[in-house]
Amino acid sequence: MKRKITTAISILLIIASMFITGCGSKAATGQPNKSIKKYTISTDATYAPFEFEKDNKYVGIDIDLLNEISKLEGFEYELKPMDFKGIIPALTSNQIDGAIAGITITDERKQALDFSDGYFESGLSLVVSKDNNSIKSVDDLMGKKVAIKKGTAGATFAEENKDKYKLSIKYFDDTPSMFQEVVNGNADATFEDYPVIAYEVSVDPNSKLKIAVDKIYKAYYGFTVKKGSNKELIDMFNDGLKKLKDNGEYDKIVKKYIK
Ligand code: ASN
Repeated sequence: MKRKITTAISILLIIASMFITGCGSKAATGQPNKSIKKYTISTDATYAPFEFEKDNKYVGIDIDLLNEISKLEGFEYELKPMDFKGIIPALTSNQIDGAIAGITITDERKQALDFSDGYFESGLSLVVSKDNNSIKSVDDLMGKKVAIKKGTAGATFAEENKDKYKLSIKYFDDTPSMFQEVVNGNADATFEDYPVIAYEVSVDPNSKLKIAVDKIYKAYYGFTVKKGSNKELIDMFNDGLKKLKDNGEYDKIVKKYIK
């Protein structure tokens, strides 16, 4: 009888301890599966066809790629859309873990950031209003007003050529406001990436903008993290990207947005 009671107590204790440890690990990590890490990843707030809001949801090539890659590689993320100018400072000050925002891979940025393999061919376009027939090349910008988006590769190009072409530069926080400045006739031109302006004029047949020079230079977009941090995220992005290219999903995602 005594033995039976001891056995019963032992079993109860084992069950109780299993219950306690189970709850304990859940409460300590705040997530049911300890092995899944959650990253904070930023994106541009408005940058179609790469990221934009549709029916209160973020969609676009970058968003779909990130989503598919996270599923394939087994990580979770919280998406933090913000104006592009905030993204690189947020990375370098460790406020976010990574970013996918149609970010051009440049040697200058590589000093502070690590990039994935290039995942989309881009390049910088010179954009003018549809009825402008005098600006056909960068050389035609002498003394002109240009609208640019803060912190972008387009901004760097304008700043580097400011003196050469005596440009007057007006800065904007987002692409739609920058485009609007040219549409309104307050700026003569703007610099934006080829796939972004090509998408804009293709989805809006009444667009008042046109491409004066399609690719002043060619460049690639990369997923990025602060230099020397979150290496596993870059490795997972590259690995997942390769899988999506091999299984045809990458092409499907791009075709969903660019016809
Ligand atoms: N393409 C821009 C750059 O790399 C980023 C952006 O505007 N989202 O500077």
